[in-house]
Amino acid sequence: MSKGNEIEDWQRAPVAPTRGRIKGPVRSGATVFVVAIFLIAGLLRPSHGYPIHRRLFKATQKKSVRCELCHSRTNLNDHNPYGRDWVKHGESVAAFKAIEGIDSDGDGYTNDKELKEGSNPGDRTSVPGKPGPHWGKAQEIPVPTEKLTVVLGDVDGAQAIEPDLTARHLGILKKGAGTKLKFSDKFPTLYFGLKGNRRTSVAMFRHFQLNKERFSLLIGINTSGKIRKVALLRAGKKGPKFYAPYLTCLAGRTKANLPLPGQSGCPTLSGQDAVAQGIVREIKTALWTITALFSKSKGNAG
Ligand SMILES: [Ca+2]
Repeated sequence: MSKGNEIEDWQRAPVAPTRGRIKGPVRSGATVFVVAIFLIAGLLRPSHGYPIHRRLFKATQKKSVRCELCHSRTNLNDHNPYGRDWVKHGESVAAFKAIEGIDSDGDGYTNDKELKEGSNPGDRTSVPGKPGPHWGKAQEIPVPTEKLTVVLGDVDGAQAIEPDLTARHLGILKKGAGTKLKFSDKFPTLYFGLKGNRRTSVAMFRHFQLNKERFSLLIGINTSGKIRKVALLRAGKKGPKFYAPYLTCLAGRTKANLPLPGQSGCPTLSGQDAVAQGIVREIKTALWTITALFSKSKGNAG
């Protein structure tokens, strides 16, 4: 039922000017394939440093920070002490608040004090008055190219934008997705797959928790608004492999037609229906976020 005209809207990009534009390095086909296989199979330990966390921090604390707020400078896959405390407290906006009074890196200053004074609460060599030259430098929007190539398809690079959803956007999203919105829904990060200078696909990360299990989805959408590919980067105790057949079945679907396991030819997921509902809800929210941002219509879809 989709008119398939969303790509034209992407090309016109009526989104407020973006904060960053990064062309990620292109991997060779073979590398992409290997990375894709490993990621899908869950064999590579994927980084949990999803740019949305940095984005959320910026949105709530009104302060731009580098990934190194939570991650090791030498290995961005590893959390630093501040990042570990943040994970321990639930990986949420509230968690930033909850660890304010702690001195995560043990340098004698509380996290709150360090953030106020402009040093890094996750690095004991960065202290108020001596934050270090690296910490002070601004950072563009990180583009996790290896992950994105899994769902964006054959692209030359990727470009990230971080629009704030307006009340009108949120109205369209809420009505379309038919679900309660989360605070973080207002602050999406979108990644466009670039072929030449054209945007040929778009991807979004989505995260949710269920009974203390954490799930991270990456959703790639093609030019007609159909799902290109969905990958689970984190998938609770069962792991991404368990859900792979169901996710494969979601390719080519639209926001108007997102089957649950056992529906419309999709395989069942024994005992994991609540997770499947979460997956569908997150995908729907991603698809409607894109529609809300780019659709020229007054949001009377659906
Ligand atoms: Ca410090």
